[in-house]
Amino acid sequence: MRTRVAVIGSGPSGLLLGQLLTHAGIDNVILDRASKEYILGRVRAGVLEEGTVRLMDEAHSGARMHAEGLPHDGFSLAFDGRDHRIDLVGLTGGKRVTIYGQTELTHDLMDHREKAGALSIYEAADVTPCDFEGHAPYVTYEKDGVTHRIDCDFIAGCDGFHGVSRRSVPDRAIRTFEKVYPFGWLGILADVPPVSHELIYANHPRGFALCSMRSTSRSRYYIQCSLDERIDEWTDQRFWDELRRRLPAHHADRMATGPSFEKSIAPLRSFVAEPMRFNRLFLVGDAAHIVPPTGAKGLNLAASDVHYLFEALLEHYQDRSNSGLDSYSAKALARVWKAVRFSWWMTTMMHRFPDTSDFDQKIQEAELDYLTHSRAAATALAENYVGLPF
Ligand code: FAS
Ligand code: PHB
Repeated sequence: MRTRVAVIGSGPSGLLLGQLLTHAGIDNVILDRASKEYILGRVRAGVLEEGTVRLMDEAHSGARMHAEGLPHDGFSLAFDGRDHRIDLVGLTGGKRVTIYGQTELTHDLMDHREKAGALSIYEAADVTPCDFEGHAPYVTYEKDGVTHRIDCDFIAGCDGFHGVSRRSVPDRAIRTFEKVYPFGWLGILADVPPVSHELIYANHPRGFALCSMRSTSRSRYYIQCSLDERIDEWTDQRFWDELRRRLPAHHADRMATGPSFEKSIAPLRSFVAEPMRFNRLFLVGDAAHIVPPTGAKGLNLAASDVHYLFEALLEHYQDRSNSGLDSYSAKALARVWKAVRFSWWMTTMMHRFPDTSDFDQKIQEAELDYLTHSRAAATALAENYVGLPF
């Protein structure tokens, strides 16, 4: 088989890139080692920046997102028993975010890809990017006991942090930067109305908590937890009790609780691989970078990578120019590092670190005090939260 762009990974990165390429008439094939059902069973991001919303529209896949997504004009920081609202619209001249689960976004992209008749190969084992340092790259994979080969012009490594693409790059050609945080997030999904109509990020002596949602009847909550926590030791009741301890009383007292139908612990890390291009192989999204979910940046960074790579591939095929491809890595990394900084800063400001000194604790309190009393500081937070320009 032959295609123009072989896309490894059918998560948001791969599907968004695939959709944009298909609508531009650029032939592409998506390969994923997992099944569609497994991919759709993953619960992840919930906040979309305006750039991501625009990209979904450009991919002709935004109808349900506009119908069911929740536009949010602000969110609150809660500490010392009180809320402090960050007015995103007022501080950024009208920008807002949209609450729409990554699962739904993935579902929409898969559905629209199927309607467009583009090829996705699921449960493809041992996917391997080959000869991407040369001029005739190809990808091999196993399916139903047969080894297949797809010849292509380019390979998009959209296969996430644990994927094969980044691992296929020789050590001499890649540099990585990493920070692992000494805690994780214990998250639940429950069909109960959210405690507030907007998100609440709470900093409490017992630890961080986040009140989010998927709709007006489905809540998404997280609490900071130690990395040695075991999910089977967390009953729903224990989770609800701990969450309420970390919120101001006026929220804790009115919180609707109920049975969770998803409960998981996610570790937190910051990670960046440089560069993001290796001749005919391009790393996209989590394959190249990971951020702690505190700033709601992971999925949105995948979207800006896709934007840069799609524009570059379009220019290559339509204008016979490689300037976009040559500048992809530098352009993507410039936005990635600013989002990595913001996510690190928000994580450092909102979580309780086990080894924190008295001095560090006072600095954190001063940061929150400055943020909630300075328009300039709140504006800096707001413009990063809604997403820096692509
Ligand atoms: P993905 O990891 O989503 O997709 C990669 C795909 O590649 C997968 O389908 C996988 O099956 C496939 N793959 C992997 N290895 C392969 C191989 N060898 N061969 C073939 N296919 C392979 N971001 C936010 O913005 N907000 C959040 O709240 C948030 N919460 C998160 C919670 C958790 C638990 C996790 C893990 C991440 C969270 N993220 C969040 C980040 C997350 O949303 C990612 O940024 C997003 O999934 C990135 O999408 P992709 O780059 O497509 O990678
Ligand atoms: C979510 O709804 O899953 C979510 C929202 C905001 C974040 C992280 C996660 O910062």
